[in-house]
Amino acid sequence: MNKQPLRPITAADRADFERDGVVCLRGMFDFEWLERMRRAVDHAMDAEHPLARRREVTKALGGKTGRSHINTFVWAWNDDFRDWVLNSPCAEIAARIMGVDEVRFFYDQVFVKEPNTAERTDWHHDLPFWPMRGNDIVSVWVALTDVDSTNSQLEYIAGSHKWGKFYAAAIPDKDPRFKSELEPCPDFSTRRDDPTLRFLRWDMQAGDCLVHHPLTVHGSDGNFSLQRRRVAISTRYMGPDARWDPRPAVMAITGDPQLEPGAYPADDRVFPVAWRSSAARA
Ligand SMILES: O=C(O)CCC(=O)C(=O)O
Repeated sequence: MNKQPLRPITAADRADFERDGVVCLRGMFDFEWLERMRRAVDHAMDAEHPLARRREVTKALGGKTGRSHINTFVWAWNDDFRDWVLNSPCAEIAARIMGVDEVRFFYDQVFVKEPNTAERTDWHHDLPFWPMRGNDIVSVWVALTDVDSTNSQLEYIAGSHKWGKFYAAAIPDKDPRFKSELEPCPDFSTRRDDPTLRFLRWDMQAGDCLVHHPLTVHGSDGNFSLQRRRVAISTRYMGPDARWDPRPAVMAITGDPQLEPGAYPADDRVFPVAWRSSAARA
């Protein structure tokens, strides 16, 4: 299994990320990783574990059933995920895109949409949902299956990370604990003709990944394919300007970090260092 990305991350990749708040990187993970993590996702979907944090809905399309499955902080109880978040190329990809010398792991999240699933992921950006602030936080969303416009491609609004907006967290089950006074994120699907908006989406092969900024607006459709699953893992990493910000109505962190508000999240148990440039050179 490759520890480093299969191809270098270039200045052009970084420039795309800076401008758009998202970049698509092709062919970063070898077959062994993909096979291993597809098996690990299948295991995690059905595993009963006291630390499992799963959310599942079955929403029919065309009279058949479809399953949307989200599983969060899997690394806390599953060794394959622990290896993935700490030893796969994800951490180096995050560091190189942010242009930083060290990254800490934040959390992992599995997103599966089985064939024929109506459940969409509403337009949102991530930061309002997290007990963090800062610019140096990225998500590395790795496609474990091929993805195109029929099976729940992720879609972004280019440059939205620079709008200065902080929309209310979008919680799929509208959990009242996350209710806030913040402006709700608009439904950008109704504004496809708006010349000020540039929508970005990519046909992806398994092993390609998207890296996005925590304020880039994104969402995805249901899976309209009748045969093809959509399986992805989104792994989040933090660089030096990330700060612990335990506001009301934010996600709880498995492991309960012991940090002062405003501190760099240097809790090695909950947010371990996943990549350092000095170690990579050694
Ligand atoms: O895979 C999806 O549909 C949503 C992913 C997402 O929102 C994320 O990785 O931040």
